[in-house]
Amino acid sequence: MKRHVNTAFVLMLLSINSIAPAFAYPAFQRFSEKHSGRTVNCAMCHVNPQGPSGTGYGQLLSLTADELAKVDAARDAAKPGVVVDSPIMNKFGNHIIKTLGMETVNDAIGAPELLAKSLGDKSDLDGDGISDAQEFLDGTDPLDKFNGEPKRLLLINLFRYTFELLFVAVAIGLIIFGLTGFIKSKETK
Ligand SMILES: [Ca+2]
Repeated sequence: MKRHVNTAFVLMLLSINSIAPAFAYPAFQRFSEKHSGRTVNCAMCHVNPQGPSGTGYGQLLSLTADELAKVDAARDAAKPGVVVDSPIMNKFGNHIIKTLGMETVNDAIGAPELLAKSLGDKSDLDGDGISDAQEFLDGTDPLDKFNGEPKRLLLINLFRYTFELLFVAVAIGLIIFGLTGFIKSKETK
């Protein structure tokens, strides 16, 4: 399969679909940045941090015809529940489309806070204890378990590792107790 397709071919594919091409959703990026106060790039949902337009990895002009067909299939997934594998979207981006469907995604463009509300709090793709929707609101990476709002991560990990922390605290207490007794026994000799 020819890896690169020329611009005319891409434009032809786009023109075939009567729906206006909508591959990038900067409204969500802007909302996440404004809500969180953090810098958020396109990599939250896209493969390429610069977004889907261009000739780089995960960008439209680098895709094969088969990959472009997957992009179109994802864009046409109007209702929730359709498993999509758009090569310009990362795992979170494809998860959003599968969970909400493109109708809801498009509806949320004018009210981006609805994206988080619609996603709910059940999915946590990176397993760090912070839901994908909350990470969208916090402007953190929902696919990186080491990237999250610091206070949330601290509280979650304190709760998650309570037993281990107690064990360490008891062990340290016993060591201090033992050392104190040892020093006292030396002093009384
Ligand atoms: Ca998470």
